[in-house]
Amino acid sequence: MNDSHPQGGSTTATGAPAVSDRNSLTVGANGPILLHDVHMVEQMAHFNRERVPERNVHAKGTGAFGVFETTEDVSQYTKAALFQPGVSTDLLIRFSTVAGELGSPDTWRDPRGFAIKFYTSEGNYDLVGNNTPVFFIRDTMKFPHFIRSQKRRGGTGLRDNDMQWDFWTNNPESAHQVTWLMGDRGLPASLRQMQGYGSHTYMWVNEAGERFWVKYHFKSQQGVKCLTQEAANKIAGEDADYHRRDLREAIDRGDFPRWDLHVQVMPYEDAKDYRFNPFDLTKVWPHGDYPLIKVGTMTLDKNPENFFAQVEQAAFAPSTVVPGVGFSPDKMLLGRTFAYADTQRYRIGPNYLQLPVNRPRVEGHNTYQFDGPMAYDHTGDQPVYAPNSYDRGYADHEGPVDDGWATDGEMVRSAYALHAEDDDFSQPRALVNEVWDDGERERFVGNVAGHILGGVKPETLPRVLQYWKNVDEEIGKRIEAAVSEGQAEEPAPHPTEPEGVIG
Ligand code: HDE
Repeated sequence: MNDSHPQGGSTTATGAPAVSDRNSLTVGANGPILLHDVHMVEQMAHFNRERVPERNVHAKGTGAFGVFETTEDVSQYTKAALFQPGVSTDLLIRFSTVAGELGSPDTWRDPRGFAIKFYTSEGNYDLVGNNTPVFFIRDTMKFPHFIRSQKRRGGTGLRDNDMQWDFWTNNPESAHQVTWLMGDRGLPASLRQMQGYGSHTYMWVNEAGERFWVKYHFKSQQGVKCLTQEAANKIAGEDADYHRRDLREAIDRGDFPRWDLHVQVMPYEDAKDYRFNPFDLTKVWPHGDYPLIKVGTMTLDKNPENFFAQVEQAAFAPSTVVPGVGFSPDKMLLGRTFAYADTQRYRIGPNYLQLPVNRPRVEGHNTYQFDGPMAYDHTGDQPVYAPNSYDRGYADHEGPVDDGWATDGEMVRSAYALHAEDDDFSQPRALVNEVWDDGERERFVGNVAGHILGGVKPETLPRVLQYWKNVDEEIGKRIEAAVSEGQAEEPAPHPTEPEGVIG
């Protein structure tokens, strides 16, 4: 049947020779197609099921494989096998933008995801971070509301700057992250030239059972480079996949990007009376208090062979930890320990961990998860329940856990209890005044004013200007002046017609 095909033909999904991938079966050359053209029907039906839902945030992204090498000795802080001196661990990383959809431009202003899956000898460890050390909110409950305000309006299907600022100004804890976002680092020049952060405070536990609070920092060996708004806009129109392409090509030509991992380590007891809440995701820990300690180096040296199988179906979850690494009382992190595995069960299916890109690479994998759609792994006729009397192992720990923390009190709904120096504006103020130079401040004022002029309603504007004056009176006034200047400009004719319209 495949005689006419020079490459030897194709098969149906069930493995038999396919008759034709070019002509459907019809009654005569011009006649109707026939339902029993099984191969054609199979092609149509599978095509209809070819996509899985895109991630509802971080939809546009790209990935690469690599290795993490622990070059230093941090065993006094963690017993995790991957962080022991000299250990090399294979990994997958996925970079992403946050608010844009699957086909959106890589160079829209947004934080970037920095999600790593370490295939460790003790099971997978997913460190699902961003390229920013902080976040917009500090309570999980606000997350769906926050994300909806950054995506599209229910009625028009359009993004709306007013909605974004309405959310941000109603939630002033966002000021640090919004300052960061509107600064240079909100537009990385490439994925290779940006830093990565675990962002949250995590726990590390050493062999002796001592606990530490840690923050992860990945420092790019390529340095940090950013784009101006104008350059990013231009690239967005010319090559929506600019960052994806850059990473792919760098790895293909052997120019492997590298990041050094450092951690900040806070002794367990310090957290109680540290001057601000060390679990508040809108804050950084000053390096003067907790300096960076080097752990090792990550190298990306292999591109995926198949984007769908290895990147689109890659499933990250902050709940995926290994012994020696734990969570913390950060209310965002604790919410995330539920959300991700749940979204993967919906997006990919309940047995998503059996896919090659997601499966753990450990000896003695012994999960009691059983059956379900597309179950592939199985344990033959071993007992499906625990405890059992037939030699199938089961876990049986009782009592305190080594990665727990002390907590008690009545159940409440409340903001975090205050520490002496908790406030929403002093860290962004320091970023603007002490970290940035004049050029960065200048571009920041332009970026914020441009964004405001892009659709903030008159009734929202005073709140937005006050938000920036709270960060810094001077910078707030400069933004106010830039907005007034923009408003005073000759209004564009309506409806606007861009240059280059013909006819
Ligand atoms: Fe995510 N986030 N997120 N997030 N996030 C997702 O999971 C969520 C948060 C981050 O390349 C989703 O697989 C909640 C902080 C990255 O596949 C979803 C909360 C940080 C990625 C989800 C947060 C992140 C995601 C969508 C507040 C930085 C992409 C699809 C409690 C530290 C991972 C998916 C990849 C993806 C939920 C907040 C980073 C819906 C509920 C903070 C890098 O489950």
